[in-house]
Amino acid sequence: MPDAYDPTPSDRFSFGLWTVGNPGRDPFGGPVRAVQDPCRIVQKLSEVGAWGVNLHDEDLVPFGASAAERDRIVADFKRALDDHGVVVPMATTNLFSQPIFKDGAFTANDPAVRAFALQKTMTAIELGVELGASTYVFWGGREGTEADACRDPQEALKRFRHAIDYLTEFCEDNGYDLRFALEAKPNEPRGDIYLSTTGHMLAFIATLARPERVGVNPEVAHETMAGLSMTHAVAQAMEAGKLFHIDLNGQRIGRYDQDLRFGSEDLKQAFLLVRLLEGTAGNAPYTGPLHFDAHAYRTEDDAGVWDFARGCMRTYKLLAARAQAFDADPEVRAITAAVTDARLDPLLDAPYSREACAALRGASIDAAAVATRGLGYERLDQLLVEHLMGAR
Ligand code: GLT
Ligand code: MN
Ligand code: MN
Repeated sequence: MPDAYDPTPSDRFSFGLWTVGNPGRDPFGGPVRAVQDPCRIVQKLSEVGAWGVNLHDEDLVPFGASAAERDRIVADFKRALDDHGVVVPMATTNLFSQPIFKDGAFTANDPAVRAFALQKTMTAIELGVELGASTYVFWGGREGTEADACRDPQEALKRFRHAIDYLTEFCEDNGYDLRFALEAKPNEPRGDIYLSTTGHMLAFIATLARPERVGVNPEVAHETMAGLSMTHAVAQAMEAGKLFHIDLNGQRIGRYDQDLRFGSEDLKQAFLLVRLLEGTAGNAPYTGPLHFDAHAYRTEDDAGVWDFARGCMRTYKLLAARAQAFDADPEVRAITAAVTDARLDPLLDAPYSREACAALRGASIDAAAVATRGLGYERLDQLLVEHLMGAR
């Protein structure tokens, strides 16, 4: 029975061809599901209420395809997009599967690899532009090391910067209206990957030639693998105006990159993330694509894949409704808006000046009284749990 949590295209939900198309291969075993035709994926995504489909170059056009083959595949795919009303919000390059990328792509020691990575990316950018993408993701999955003595990590950063600067210039020169989104991951498939968290990426972006064109694509699994708060990473990106895209999924701390159905692990973090993205606490909401970079359990058949896709989207909408109710709850509002010392607000709001500083330093503060005041966070967090569990 359809209900208010069934997704529609206005929800801006998207999936990669590699996500719902994942045949269930892992490092210990081969595929358990048939490889799906990209056009069939587009049709199924529209049936389950998704809005967009994302892709790597090779998800659509096999590596080494002839120009004629490529044109036929792309034409068929565009027809499927039109027929089913699905858009391509984001495109990216596969810079990790081909053996040539065994030592990385943009950061590899061999100049032939770095040049090949740029060639491949420029061709893939043209494909993304042709399909109407407005965001281009860079996930440097192989940009890292095991034998760390192989290069100066500073040199790796210089090479990565050179590649991004080169490619933003390529877009400028060709009039491509694409924004780049850098995706961090701490490890896997490399022992250590450069620029391992969203925070590292944000600092790196400030050093680029065209920083305004470049933002981030944080992924739940990747920040969680690093033992960090995805919500805090996303908040920093939003506050910097750099949340260009997001990869939603589920992950438990201390594990391999699980890429599980959104909200299937750590529901509380998922709630806090959706609350932030939706802006129910009063912050400006995120209005970009909501991409699920996840895949169905290896136990699933084709029907299970679409249960998985529906599950990601429904959980997001359920959490958005719970967040709305939580932030509208008078008891929650009373705790989060607890009145502090009104005398001090103007002193804290005033920018530094000799006079303002003297006034601030002269204010009397009863440190013992402030320290003993209870903040009500136990009650606040219990209210969160009760909203999450449908008890309020
Ligand atoms: C790969 C990776 C993802 C990235 C994709 C973009 S590919 O599946 O695990 O996190 O977002 O290249
Ligand atoms: Mn991802
Ligand atoms: Mn992942």
